Amino acid sequence: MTSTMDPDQVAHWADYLLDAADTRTEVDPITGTVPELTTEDAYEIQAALVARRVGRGERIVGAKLGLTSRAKQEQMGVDQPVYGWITEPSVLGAEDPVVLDDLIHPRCEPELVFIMGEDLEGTDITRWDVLEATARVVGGIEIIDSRYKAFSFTLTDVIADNTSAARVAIGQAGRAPSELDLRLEGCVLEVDGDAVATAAGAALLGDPAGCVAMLANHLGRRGQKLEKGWIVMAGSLTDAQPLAAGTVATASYGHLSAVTVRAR
Ligand code: OOG
Ligand code: MG
Repeated sequence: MTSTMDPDQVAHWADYLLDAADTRTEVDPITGTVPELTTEDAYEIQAALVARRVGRGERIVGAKLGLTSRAKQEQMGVDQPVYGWITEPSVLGAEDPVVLDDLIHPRCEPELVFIMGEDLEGTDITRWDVLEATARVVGGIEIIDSRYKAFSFTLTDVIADNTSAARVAIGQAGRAPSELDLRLEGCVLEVDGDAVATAAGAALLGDPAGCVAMLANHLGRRGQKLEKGWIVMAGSLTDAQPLAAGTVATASYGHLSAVTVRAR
């Protein structure tokens, strides 16, 4: 499948979403205007959007999956996984707060994060290839921030919007994948001291490494790859929780360091 969208239209919608993020203004979903928007059109807009960020000097430091757990699919009303990009300014330092003034309506979600030890390229990548190419797995929290009004969108809208990517917090140390059964890795998400959601790794379509294989194959079909040193977010294990001023969210894991984010 290829995109049939006119390049001017692709550029227009990429500018529309970048401007929404820059001005912290929620916008109507693209499908409100272009109901026939296809998945391929949406990935074209996503690519143009990320190219604009790279053009500003934002380096690509990783990639992400979204909507890989039933909890997230049900929360958002979208029943398919999506793929997007992580650029360097979105990575929070250990003590960095989540600055709410920079965002629209952020939410946090606990995620397993794969740190690639080798490039991973192809269209037949399996979970075993992923485990072999992964240096370590760490705990993380993704801060998502849809540019769409009321955090409401269709599959193609959210793909175009780089899958709501906004910030990531990555835990310390981690473990080699051979030291863990990722499907059994437990996670508790606490918000302001309350355990609001829990999951095991298998919440991610049965197998977090299988999800990363899907991402690698998606990139492979586009002549792209997961690169050595990249961070790869496997998708939220639980439903996402809103961040307000003063919110403290901690994701604790069975065998991985806990990660805390503070909203200010
Ligand atoms: C789409 C992005 C979802 C995840 O981990 O499931 C995502 C959204 O819910 O806004 O990043
Ligand atoms: Mg996520």
